[in-house]
Amino acid sequence: MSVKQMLLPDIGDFKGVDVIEILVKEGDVIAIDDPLFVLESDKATMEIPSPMAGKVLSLKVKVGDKVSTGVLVADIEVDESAVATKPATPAPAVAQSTPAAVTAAVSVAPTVTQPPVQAPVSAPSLAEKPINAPVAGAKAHASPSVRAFARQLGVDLSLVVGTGVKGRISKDDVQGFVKGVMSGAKSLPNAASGGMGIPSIKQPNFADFGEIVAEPLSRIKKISGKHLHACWLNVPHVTQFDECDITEMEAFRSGLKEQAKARGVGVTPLIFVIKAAVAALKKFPHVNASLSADGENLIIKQYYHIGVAVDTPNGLVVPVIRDADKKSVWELAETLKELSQKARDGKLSPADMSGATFSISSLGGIGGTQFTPIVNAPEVAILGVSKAKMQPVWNGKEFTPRLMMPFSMSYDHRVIDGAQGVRFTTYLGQMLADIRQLLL
Ligand code: CAO
Repeated sequence: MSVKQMLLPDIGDFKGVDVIEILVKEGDVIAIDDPLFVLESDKATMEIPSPMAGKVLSLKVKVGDKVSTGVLVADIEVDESAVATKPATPAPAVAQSTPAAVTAAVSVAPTVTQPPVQAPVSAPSLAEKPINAPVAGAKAHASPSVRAFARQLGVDLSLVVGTGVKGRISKDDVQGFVKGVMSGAKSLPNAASGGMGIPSIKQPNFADFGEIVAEPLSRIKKISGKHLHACWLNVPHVTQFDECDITEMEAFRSGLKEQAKARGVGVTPLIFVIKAAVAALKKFPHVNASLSADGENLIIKQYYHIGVAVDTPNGLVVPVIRDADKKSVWELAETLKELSQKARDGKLSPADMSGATFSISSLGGIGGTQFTPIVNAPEVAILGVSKAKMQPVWNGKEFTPRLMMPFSMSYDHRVIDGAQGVRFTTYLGQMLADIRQLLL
């Protein structure tokens, strides 16, 4: 046994290259060509394979150091009875038996996007080793071994979020990504398109532009995101915008405040919107419907279950108010209170969130003038409610201050024509402008 100093092999013209990853630790027993360090210049990432076999006694470099050819990188205990040092001219047998290792090594060629070049039979230095084959996501920050691993699995590295320093992608990140895709928890820009040939969106390495933090998506966000994406891709959306005068409704609602307080509920404009939506759905039954799976029939529902989008700390959920047509203002207010509380406590059951015939997304308590909600398929329409505000409205003689509430309806154009859509929203607006109509 003897101790040998391992010097950094020839890395070409590069000087003062950053050590960004150390792949071995003191005490490790290494073989020739085992990857030791990852260096990164402004042009390429290089994995440095070991030129000798033995035990790592001490490492002389650490992450963040800048190194050049010939610097001392480690002390290695070498067993001289075995062949422990790489011959100056590698035996062809070694190169053939470890093709992965050879192709994984990145040369000091200017970029990693150059086509692969044939490894010379006698390669005296790393500089002459073959260039990595270009891969999707070649600009992602990852070592050659991680790239080779990703290539084996067919993973496009531009889609993987790196959790290492400066967004560097590790083997674990690639594994986590594959797991996520296989379990359906992760949506790929192209895979989430359901194989519809939608081109994926290449991502730059965001860490190149500044500091980043990778925050895992909540379970709800992952599930609702997938569903929203499917709805967005499957439903040909049209959004109809409108506004209605809720001055009278607001006066009535204000008059209910004391009673509402005594009952421990809030009667917000949304309660009347639900009432008006049910009236409009009764008048336009094709909006309270779904397309059959084979696209041959329209299934018109004879019940009125209204989904209400609720904003929770973990993401968007849509609990369903069942038989909204049979509920009074107070019952609707109680049910909404109960469901939104359950939603925010994360206690909704699947039954609480299924069976809606039409959905409402109200952002009126927050702000905004108009928005385009996404149809919650297999429903065919969704109503979006925005914040009401006082506006001067011309009554034929003069401008009068009226409380105007903007709203929008996105609908599936395969089922609802534009004329039908605007008839629906016009009727809905009329109901809200004169809620006495809802009694008829
Ligand atoms: N115009 C003006 N004020 C409105 C309004 C509107 N359209 N809608 C609600 N408000 C007022 C309410 O009256 C209430 O004020 P008061 O207490 O003085 O009466 C205040 O805004 C807060 O209302 P709220 O938001 O708590 O209650 P809500 O019944 O309107 O909505 C709920 C309940 C659960 C739907 C809501 O809290 C929520 O989560 N909204 C977000 C939904 C969402 O994220 N949608 C986007 C989905 S992505 O398409």
